[in-house]
Amino acid sequence: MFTLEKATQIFPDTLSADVVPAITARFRLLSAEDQLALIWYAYVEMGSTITIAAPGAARMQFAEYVLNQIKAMGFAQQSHVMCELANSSDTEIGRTYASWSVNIKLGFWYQLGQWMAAGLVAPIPEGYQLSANASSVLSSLKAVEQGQQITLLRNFVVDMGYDPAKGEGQRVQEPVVAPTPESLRKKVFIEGVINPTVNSYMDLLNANDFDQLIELFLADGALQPPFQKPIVGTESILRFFREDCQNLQLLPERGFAEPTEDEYTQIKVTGKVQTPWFGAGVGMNVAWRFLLNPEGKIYFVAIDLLASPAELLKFAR
Ligand code: ECH
Ligand code: GLY
Ligand code: GLY
Ligand code: GLY
Repeated sequence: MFTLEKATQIFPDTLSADVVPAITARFRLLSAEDQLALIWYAYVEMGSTITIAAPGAARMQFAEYVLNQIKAMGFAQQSHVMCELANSSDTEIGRTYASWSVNIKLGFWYQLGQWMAAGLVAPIPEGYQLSANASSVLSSLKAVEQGQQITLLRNFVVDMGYDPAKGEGQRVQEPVVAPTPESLRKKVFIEGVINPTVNSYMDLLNANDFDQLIELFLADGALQPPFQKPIVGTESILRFFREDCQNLQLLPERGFAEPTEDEYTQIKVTGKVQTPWFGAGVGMNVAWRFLLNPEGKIYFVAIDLLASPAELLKFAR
């Protein structure tokens, strides 16, 4: 019998980008001032090679009240509020921030970044000196692939604020977009894999058709995003799709399937994923590790951010 614990261990040779949790852990030890300055330097430098898309109005309305509050403050207080967010201090703004979905948090910082550049919000003080540890974390961040860099930035932003529910509460999320009309949908081709469930998974996620997508999962099925614990059960997975997975581009390339115990099938697929924030500018190298029951329903799927492009081609048995 497969347990969730056992399912998470299928395809044990898949190398994920361990540098991401390692750098994140070192980042967490830095002072709030260092954290903000480091993110600013990393963000400005990344901006010279890739373009970030402006968040839409439907998303920004949720952050507008707090953003205007901050804009109305003086520089000293603005810096203070940003440090409190980085410190996860228990403040009203910290609690509101924690209640937002990931994309609203990112949109909030996107706007503050624009205002910092325009001189409307306190900049990183001119000549600010990063501590030795912070410089070292920044060099490590600059040395990793772009997909890993944006994952790090996203982690940093997600961790800020004060969440009394420790991630378990309901979050404020933007409206769910309508699924792509059937006539405009494209189908993926995955070399080495002919499996209707896996192909439908990719096509339905690409079409934002979350109601059909969730039907592919067993009621007690699970989905494990990169560097996270599995999300278990259709209700939680559907909420995650609606909250976090709109407008992703899944570009699977190749894979292979093999039978496993109890007439289950395990399938590993590798390829790229694009986020709407960076579009085709950043392709993240990922693996999907599927475990399907005898009826072809998804019992488990993990998405791993791969350690290197070489992992895309690693299918040795
Ligand atoms: C400034 C200085 C002060 C402090 C801060 C600042 C602003 C920072 C900003 C950062 C913006 C960062 C962004 C990062 C976006 C990253 C997105 C990623 C997306 C990855 C998605 C993946 C999807 C995988 C999945 C697949 C599935 O099959 C199932 C679902 C799912 C500078 C002001 C903070 C503005 C925008 C990494 C891998 C494939 C698991 C989702
Ligand atoms: N057998 C392939 C893998 O474990 O990644
Ligand atoms: N997690 C979806 C995105 O970052 O766009
Ligand atoms: N502009 C980024 C997004 O829509 O997710």
